[in-house]
Amino acid sequence: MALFGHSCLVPLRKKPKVAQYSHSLSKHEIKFNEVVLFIMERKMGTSRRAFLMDLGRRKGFRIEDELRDSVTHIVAENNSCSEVLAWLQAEKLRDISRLHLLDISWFTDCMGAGKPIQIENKHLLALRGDRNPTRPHPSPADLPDESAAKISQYACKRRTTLQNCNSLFTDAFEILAENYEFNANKGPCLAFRRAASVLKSLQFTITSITDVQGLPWIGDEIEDVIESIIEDGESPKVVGVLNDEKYKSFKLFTSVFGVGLKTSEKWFKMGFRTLEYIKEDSALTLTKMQKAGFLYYDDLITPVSKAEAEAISLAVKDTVWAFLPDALVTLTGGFRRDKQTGHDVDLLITCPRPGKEKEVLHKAIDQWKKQDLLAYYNVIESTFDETKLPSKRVDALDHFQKCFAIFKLYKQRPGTNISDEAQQSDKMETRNWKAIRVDLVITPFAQYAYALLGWTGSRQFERDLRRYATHERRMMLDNHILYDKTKRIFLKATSEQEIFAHLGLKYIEPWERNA
Ligand code: DCT
Ligand code: MG
Repeated sequence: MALFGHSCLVPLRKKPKVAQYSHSLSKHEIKFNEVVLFIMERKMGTSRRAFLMDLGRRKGFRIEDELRDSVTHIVAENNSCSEVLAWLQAEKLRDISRLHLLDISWFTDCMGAGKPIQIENKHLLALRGDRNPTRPHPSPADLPDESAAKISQYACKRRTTLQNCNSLFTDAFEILAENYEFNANKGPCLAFRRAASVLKSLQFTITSITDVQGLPWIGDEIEDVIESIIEDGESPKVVGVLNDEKYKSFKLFTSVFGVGLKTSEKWFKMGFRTLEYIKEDSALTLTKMQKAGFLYYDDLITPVSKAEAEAISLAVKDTVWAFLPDALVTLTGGFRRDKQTGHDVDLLITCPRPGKEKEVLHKAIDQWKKQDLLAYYNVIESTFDETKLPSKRVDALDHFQKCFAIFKLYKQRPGTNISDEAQQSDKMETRNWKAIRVDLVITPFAQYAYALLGWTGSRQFERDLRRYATHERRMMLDNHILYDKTKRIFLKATSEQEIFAHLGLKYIEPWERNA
């Protein structure tokens, strides 16, 4: 323990500055009580320390602003074990022998795993400072299969689960993309969406700008945002957007079912800034959809849970199977990608007997009307025309018959059935149902695999599948079929696996399509 008295060490004791993120201590729930972290500022700097502390707290770690006896793990960067011990000696802790002295690589591995990980030899601090000039945290090159060169520019060649360890960055990108979209600036909007999608697929948390070097779609503007977040914990650009009047108004207006960019622009230009005034203005003509959007606003902005989606799915199956016992009813969209909540319920309906699917939607709607299960619905008839397939547009809507609806999901009491509940609800002052947005899509059986692939999403995954087909395979993909321009043939498929095979792609599971 001679190291403790090493005379050449300058006094390292420095009262940690109160980081600008210290407020975040109370903001995030602590998930791991057994580990209490302290991150050393020495050789790391205030802003990087603040960034890492904020990152850790967001992930549920308990991180102390100051060194106290409760601390169990000390994390240091570019400090040797002897330097840290010397510093600790001066800190007058009751017992330093039980402390884990760890390199920053342990912390960043924990961030990647989303939980405290087992300490390995490689995580221990080197005895002397000059022995450890290695990279302080994992970079793309340190991780198997994750070097920048291997990360494809196409989302359909990446596996993206819901475990996003870069949400601090991707949330910022999505705000900026949305703002560009509100201002009809398509190029930068897509650029930020593509960059967000790349970062979502990474299995490590970005802690330094060198980590993104060589990754696809990371341009200068995107690097600037990443750098600001690493250095200051936030991007002034994002803060600017969040406080921008147009952004705030558009965000509010588009949260109403039936309100898109055109209507938002109109209302903004008319001087509206809140929904209250819009609702009260009798001179404004609202569509039937928008009226429903206002009427059920509170319910519709409340996320739909997986259990609610399954309840709707069951109600739809009940009705559909009464007419077509062999029909397939599939829950798709975000729920098929394993999301636990969504903004709506997306259901595909098909029948193996050709043509039998055509009648089912109208019959089912009549039935739901009798049961008082619909608060709103709008049927779009099929515009499918084989001669116009496949569509050249990357974002093209499909031509299936569909129904955009708001279902009444009854809060059922034991011993009652849904139609009893519906009859009772009319007599009650407060509704005993929740309004849920439901999209029903009716597909011919021969196109079901393509429809399923198209409706599973994510949007970015779909865009890149189509872009990949066009640019890498000379094929055209839409929600109905795949066309090979070289061979001049339509490629049939009965499963998603077959479609991936036609495209020469490895199969990506639905829960790996959260690009
Ligand atoms: N889709 C698409 N292009 C569009 C609209 C939708 O490719 N212009 C696909 C992707 C997802 C799927 O349809 C369902 O759409 P949403 O319900 O909007 O997406 P989601 O992923 O289900 O999102 P949420 O969980 O919010 O419902
Ligand atoms: Mg959805």
